[in-house]
Amino acid sequence: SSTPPPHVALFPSAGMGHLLPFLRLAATLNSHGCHVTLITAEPTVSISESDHISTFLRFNPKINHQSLQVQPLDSSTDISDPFFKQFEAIRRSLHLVTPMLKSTSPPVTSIVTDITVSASMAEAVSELNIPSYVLCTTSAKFFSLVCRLPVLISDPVNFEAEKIQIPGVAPIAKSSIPPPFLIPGHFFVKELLANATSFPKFKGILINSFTEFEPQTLKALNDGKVMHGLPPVLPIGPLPAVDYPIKEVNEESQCRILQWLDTQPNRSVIYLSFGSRTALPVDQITEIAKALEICSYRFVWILKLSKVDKEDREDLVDILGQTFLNKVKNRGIVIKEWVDQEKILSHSATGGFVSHCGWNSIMEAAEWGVPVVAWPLFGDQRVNAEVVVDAGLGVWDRSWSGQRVVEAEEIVKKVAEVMDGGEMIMRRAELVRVEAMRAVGDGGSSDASYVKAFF
Ligand code: BUP
Repeated sequence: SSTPPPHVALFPSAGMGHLLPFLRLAATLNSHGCHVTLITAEPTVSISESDHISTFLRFNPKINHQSLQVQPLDSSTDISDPFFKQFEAIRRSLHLVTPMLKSTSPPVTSIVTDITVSASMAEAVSELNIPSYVLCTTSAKFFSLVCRLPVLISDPVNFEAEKIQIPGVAPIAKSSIPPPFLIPGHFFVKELLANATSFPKFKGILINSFTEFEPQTLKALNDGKVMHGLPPVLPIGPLPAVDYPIKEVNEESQCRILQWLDTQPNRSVIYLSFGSRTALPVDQITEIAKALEICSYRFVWILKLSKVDKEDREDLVDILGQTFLNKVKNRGIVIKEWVDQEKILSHSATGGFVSHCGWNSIMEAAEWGVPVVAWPLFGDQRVNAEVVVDAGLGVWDRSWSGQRVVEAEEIVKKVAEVMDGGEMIMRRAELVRVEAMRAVGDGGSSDASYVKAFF
């Protein structure tokens, strides 16, 4: 008799950067014949998240949904970041997961949890006695830093050197380490430490990366060099986009961008986006506008003005000025709304990507072979930028940071390296694309990880 298909429960925590890879994994597992239960924490932090969840479920009716009601933290908490607040609120509600999963039919055979709550989840579901996995939504290199954190923090001398050494992993510049890592007792670091310490309790770590993109780091992780007792790290990236009409996408704007791209020459457009969580300061926005004005490149610029959701009412003209908008109107598009980024990156007119190096964006650039001008700002982004450069997917001026305003001339110069960089930069990005395609193709390195984990 044939064995029944696996039933995988998935639990993303908070933020689009975490939710999207989980939705992609859910759809992929479903297409591999698995039953899937998606558990989402509600209320979500942003409208983007609730919109994506409801539309995704509507277009994937075979995926089962359970909501985990979280109790928002009271105002006495000293955590200010809305996403960190949610992680904490989720942790306090995770005891509800086991009773929820006990009542699902067919019985759940494994669970995949977000890295931000892995320690509490390991504890919460231990009595179910089913294999559990962590889905890592950052680079293998940043993941190795997290794994190493308990060792690094135990001796502060480790953080004094200009380069942080992790066995088997290319050194990480001290300037790439998120500043909170250097502050003893920081809330975020305490959580990360607890989560890192929990990794050995899992059957494996699924990671949205691929062997050919981070060969050395993935090998070091799997050779046991980075963390004692670490389970297999299974690359499953780049996770494929899920195609569904996102309510939040302004159809008119999206059509305008795609139709415009259709009329532009191959690889002639630079796409600029800083992700869903970063609003740049106004003086930096002004310099970017100046750069786009003086350079001759065609462009699509996603301009985000607030941290959670795009509820900002400010008009583009108030920020950029009518003169700028008039000057560039035939050469570029500036947009505030959520766009379907993969449709832009996969378009043949797109030739470069100025990116904050959120890991999903990097995997999407790899998947479509679009060379990157790295402009990381915080969190894992600088370490991710190191990976981009090492993998040959792009360029990075390390002096760019959130700490200073990068001037228009510098921006033009770096963008030109990608847009006028000639064959070399295009060929390397194309090679990355081919390797990514092979990894997820039948029998490829990422495809094989699914079999190892779930079948
Ligand atoms: Br903005 C924007 N459309 O308009 P990252 C983002 N995205 O499809 P982040 C859109 O959101 P964290 C938009 O393709 C990517 O899949 C984009 O994730 C998509 O950065 C995702 O790149 C953004 O990882 O999250 O949002 O800063 O910091 O959690 O990595």
